[in-house]
Order: sequence, then C-alpha cells, then structure tokens
Amino acid sequence: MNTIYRKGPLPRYYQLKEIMREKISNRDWLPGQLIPSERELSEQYGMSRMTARQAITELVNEGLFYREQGKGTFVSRHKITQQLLHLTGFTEDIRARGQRPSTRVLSMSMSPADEKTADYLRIKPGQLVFTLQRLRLADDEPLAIEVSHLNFIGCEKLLEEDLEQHSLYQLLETKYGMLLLEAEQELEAGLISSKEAEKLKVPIGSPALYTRRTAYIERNQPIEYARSIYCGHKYVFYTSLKREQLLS
Ligand code: 16G
Repeated sequence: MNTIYRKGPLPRYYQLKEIMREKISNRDWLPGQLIPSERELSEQYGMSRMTARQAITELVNEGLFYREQGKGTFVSRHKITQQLLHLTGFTEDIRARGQRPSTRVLSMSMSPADEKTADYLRIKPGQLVFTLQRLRLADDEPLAIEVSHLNFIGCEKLLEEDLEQHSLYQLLETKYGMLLLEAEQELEAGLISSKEAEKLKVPIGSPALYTRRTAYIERNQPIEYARSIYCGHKYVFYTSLKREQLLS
C-alpha cells in the first residue's frame, strides 16, 4: 500500500499512518532516521498539512516516532510499542517495529504451579505446568525477562521445542492448535533488581515495567500466565481510549 484512496472508507490520516508504519517494518525508514516533513508528506500524498500532521502525531503518541525541536521527526530507536488493543506476542511486536527479535531460553521445565499461578490458570496448586523463562531481545539488545506458565493437555511436549528459534504463540497456534482468543494484562512500575540488571544489561535500580498476562483460548479457559520484566526506558505500552457517550 503506497497510495491514498480518496473515495475509500478509511480517513486519509489513517491511510498515511499505515503507509508510514509499513515503511518502518520494511526498513525503508530505519531507527534514528529523519522522516520527511509535514510539507513533503502532504505534497507527496496530496493531502493537507494538518492531515499529515495528525498521522505523524499519532505515531509519535504510539512511540514509533519522536520529535526533536527544530530538527524534525525521527523513527524511534529503542522504545518498543506494544499496543494494548491487540493480543500479540513479543516476536510480532518487534517485527512490526522493523527490528529483529531473538530469544535466550534461561530455563524450561515442568514445575508445580504455585498458589498464584494456579489461581490464574484455574488449576490446583502443585499441578505440573510448563514453565519457561526467556530473555527477549530486539536487534540483540535485551528488553525483557519473561516467565510463562502454560497449562493444556500435552503441554509437556513443549519441552522438546526449540524456543530460541520459534515464537511460542506461533507454535501454540500452528502446531498445537491452541488459538488464542483474548488476554488480561496488568502493568506495574518498579525497579530492576541486581539479578535482573545483569541479564538486561542495565544498571541496578533502572526503571522497570512489570507485566502479568493471562491469555485465554476460550472465554473461561486460560492457557498462559506470564510475568515479565521490561526495561522501563525502552518500552511503551500504547492504548487508545474512547469516551462512552452518556445517554441522556
Ligand atoms: C509477550 C507476552 C508473553 C508471551 C509472549 C509470546 C507480554 C507482557 N507478554 O511477550 O506472555 O509469552 O509475548 O511471544 O506481552 P513469542 O510468541 O514471541 O514467543
């Protein structure tokens, strides 16, 4: 997609956003690169400067671009955006940013679920669940440590998978027939501890974002409970909020 459709149902600013998003994921525009000005974009795509500005501003708000006063707008380097609207996995998020995801498996086992995990997965404490601890990187830079607990019939087969080469969500969906439906996620601010700092290659006490996610395959059937620690200064969680119209 590289043209703006005038008659279609999609607003022009939205189409421009999608075009720019694609330029990032195709690596036409690289992290740190200056993007064309509002004027250039509006001339190139035949729209008003205001419309071009709206598209840029939204991508700034989503963390894909950043502005430098007097210099222009640039493609973000480090801030990885996870949209809180769609259920996506790490691999998808990083690829959508035009970066290369990679993984180091820190540990993998069938382990008894503790009370909290059991509660989230709606099983009895002590039941064996597949437990996976991974370091997640983008362009070889460590971003997060994730501990996922998975429970489904046959989950022990995951022990034989190469989870450094394969995305967990992709495997679940394509090989195990586990189609993810929805997830609940909590975010909490914190600080990186000494153990984490070493793995994430940041100073002890750096800002951290703790997340907890429960992913479901059916409304009442959780399959994954994951706790993650993201480097706070490298990650943005984005959500768009709509105000409900009050009925009078
Ligand atoms: C995300 C999820 C994590 C999931 C992983 C799958 C959060 C907070 N966590 O990182 O629960 O296991 O994606 O990624 O978003 P993968 O498909 O690349 O293995």
